[in-house]
Amino acid sequence: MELKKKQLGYQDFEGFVRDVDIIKGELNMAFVGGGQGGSKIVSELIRLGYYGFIYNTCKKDNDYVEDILKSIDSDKKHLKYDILTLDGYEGAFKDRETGQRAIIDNQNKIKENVIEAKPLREADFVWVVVALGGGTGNGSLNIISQTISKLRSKQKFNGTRPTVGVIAAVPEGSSFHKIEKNATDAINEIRALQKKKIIGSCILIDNDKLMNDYINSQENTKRYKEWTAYGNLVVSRILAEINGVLNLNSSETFDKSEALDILTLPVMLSLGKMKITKATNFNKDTGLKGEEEYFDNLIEEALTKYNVLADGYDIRFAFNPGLIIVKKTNSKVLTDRQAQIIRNCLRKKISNSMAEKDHFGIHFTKTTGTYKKPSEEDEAIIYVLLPFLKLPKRINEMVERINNKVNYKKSIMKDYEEIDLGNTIDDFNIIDETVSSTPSEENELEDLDFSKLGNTDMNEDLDEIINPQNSDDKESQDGDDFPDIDLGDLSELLG
Ligand SMILES: Nc1nc2c(ncn2[C@@H]2O[C@H](COP(=O)(O)OP(=O)(O)OP(=O)(O)O)[C@@H](O)[C@H]2O)c(=O)[nH]1
Ligand SMILES: [Mg+2]
Repeated sequence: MELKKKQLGYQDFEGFVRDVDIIKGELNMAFVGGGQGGSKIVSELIRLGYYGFIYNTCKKDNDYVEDILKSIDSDKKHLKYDILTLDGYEGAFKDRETGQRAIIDNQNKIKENVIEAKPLREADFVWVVVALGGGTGNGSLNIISQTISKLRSKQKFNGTRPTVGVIAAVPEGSSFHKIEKNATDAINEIRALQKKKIIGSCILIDNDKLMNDYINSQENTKRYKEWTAYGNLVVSRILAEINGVLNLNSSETFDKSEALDILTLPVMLSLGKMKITKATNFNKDTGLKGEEEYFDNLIEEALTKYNVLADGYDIRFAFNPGLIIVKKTNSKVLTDRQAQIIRNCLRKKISNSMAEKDHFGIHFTKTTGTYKKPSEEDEAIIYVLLPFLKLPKRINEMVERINNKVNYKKSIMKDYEEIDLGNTIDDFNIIDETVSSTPSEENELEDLDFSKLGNTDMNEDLDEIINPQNSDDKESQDGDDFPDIDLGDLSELLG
């Protein structure tokens, strides 16, 4: 595909990123974007040359996205995408049940279009992208994830792990209860989907973080009209840059299969990026004992402070990390020996976590260099893919607060069962067993009955997640654990 330079020019990529690396990213990723937030994020990825499948209940939102894509490529010669409007609805007014009904009512149309969309089958990995605060994206997440997972049941990684993940934007902290309840329901669903091996990793976008990063930077507020425009570029940029990094020459290679070994884990995946912009004269500049201590601090920062999409992950709950260093062959800020020190520091740093192995790469910039500005000639960049078994702090607090509220209401309701309070207590949607991890004979979706994929009976697995105190597992009772995934599950998956 020939994407012209100007089409990538609006993205503020690092200097080492060449068009060809972005366009022919090592990992062939495809994206399914639902609702307004999901489709806006996916449209940025379409602009970078990835395939995107967009669906919405709101035709106006779809027209808006389509107009933008057509203004870049009027006859769809270069960009690859499909846009589907669900019939019978004009938006889902932030009501996830309505979003889910729209998906069920349109199941034939969705199945037909999904089956037609070859890139969803052929990609190495497919991301389902939604914002969790609304009705359409949120309400459809469960069924669409199951559908894509079933479609790709023959493309499992290592024969067992689904090559489907979720990218989910968590609403701002100032949101109303209903919006936070939407998000919490969806996060509970994501955990259940992971537990049932229907999806792999989930990348959480903390809208609070993106909004603050936008507001606190004059450059950003000058350059972008809205925080979402800025935020969606940040999301697409980090994914494309990491994929582009995989293409570079290397002395130690972080390859495609290592990336998939991380993306297919049933975890919350944090993406980090840290720049090192000047050479350090140890002892003199640092006031520290020496190199080792300096890099130990540096790696601590890379893992905890330089998350691109969400802050507040707890390193004790980290799992198999991936770290890629991008630098010039003869970089002054980071020699090959120092890169190895970094690797050792990384291993030490997470030695008390549950991690079982690490993936590490030293990749070299070719034509343009790592840096954008010549004054930063010796810059090196560290990219981190860090899986976590626990939600980041702010989001975890939101989920616990809302789950507790729901449980409290439920306990009250037990005493007043005869009184019908209508919709006061929302049940959680259940993942049906219809989608199993065994590949189906045909990659057809006909036997998939959407109306059975999201019924509202409480089932045990999900109850366990929502009420960890009911579980037999002592560890999950202290509330300090990731209740749905224990190491047993993980070893099984990895085995
Ligand atoms: N990161 C990001 N978040 C967004 C964007 N647009 C909306 N949101 C977030 O998404 C939530 C609303 O979800 P939408 O995606 O607009 O809702 P929808 O899926 O279209 O659902 P309905 O409009 O109810 O049918 C809000 O809480 C916002 O935080 C976006 O472009 N980027
Ligand atoms: Mg909408």
